[in-house]
Amino acid sequence: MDMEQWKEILQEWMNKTAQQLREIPIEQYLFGLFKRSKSDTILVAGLSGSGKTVLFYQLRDGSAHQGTVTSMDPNEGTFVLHSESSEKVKVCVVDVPGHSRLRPKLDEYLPQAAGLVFVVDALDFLPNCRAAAEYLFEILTKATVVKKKVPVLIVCNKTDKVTAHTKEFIRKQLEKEIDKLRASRTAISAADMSTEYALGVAGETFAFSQCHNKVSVGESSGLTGDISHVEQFIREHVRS
Ligand SMILES: Nc1nc2c(ncn2[C@@H]2O[C@H](COP(=O)(O)OP(=O)(O)OP(=O)(O)O)[C@@H](O)[C@H]2O)c(=O)[nH]1
Ligand SMILES: [Mg+2]
Repeated sequence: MDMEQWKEILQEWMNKTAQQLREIPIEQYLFGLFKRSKSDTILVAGLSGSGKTVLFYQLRDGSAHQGTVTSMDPNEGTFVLHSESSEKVKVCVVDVPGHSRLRPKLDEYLPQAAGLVFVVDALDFLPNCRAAAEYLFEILTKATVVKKKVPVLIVCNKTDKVTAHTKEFIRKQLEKEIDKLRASRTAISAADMSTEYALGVAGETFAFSQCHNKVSVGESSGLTGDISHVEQFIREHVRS
């Protein structure tokens, strides 16, 4: 090969590289847009029967849609909150069914989560306290939740009934249960702990305030539409 041929090859290679470089920013730009629109997701999780689907309908339509049945698939919708009058910010809400077989669906949506609403049945709380704490423990130790500091709102639902437990009571009970779970999980194996993220401060009784992500407690009644704590949480964490 003579010098001219080498020059041609080199020129061709340089042209190709320049073209590739020009293409990258466009892809990155598109990817950025895609990602941005996706991080507006609010996940709604909690045990079966806690009232997630009713809450979903209240957020979207301002109505409870009487007669929900146990969900077999996540309910997903992108909409402006029904109660919204001024700002028209769209939010993607995903209601993940509480059935244990469907819970892994949560992991599919977590990378896009701007926040997570954990619904607790405040009426039938005591018999479900342990199970709710286990599910919450699982969520609070997920790598994505810990690393991305996903804010969590524990919402004590069904407060329309006078026999519903208060949010202070529920918070304390959940903290107590999680404290027990934490102790038993640590005892099982230190190796297992490497896959999940340790919760709270070693040597101290567990409190939600020890979490690196913000964990707050609110109350609601999906049935009557008294859902201002949930709406406030969504407005706070989903911005256009
Ligand atoms: N009193 C009262 N009942 C409620 C409230 N919210 C939901 N319920 C009732 O609780 C039951 C379960 O509500 P759902 O919204 O279907 O529960 P879910 O959390 O979606 O349950 P899964 O889909 O199985 O995970 C229904 O009978 C609702 O009518 C509430 O705020 N107050
Ligand atoms: Mg449901």
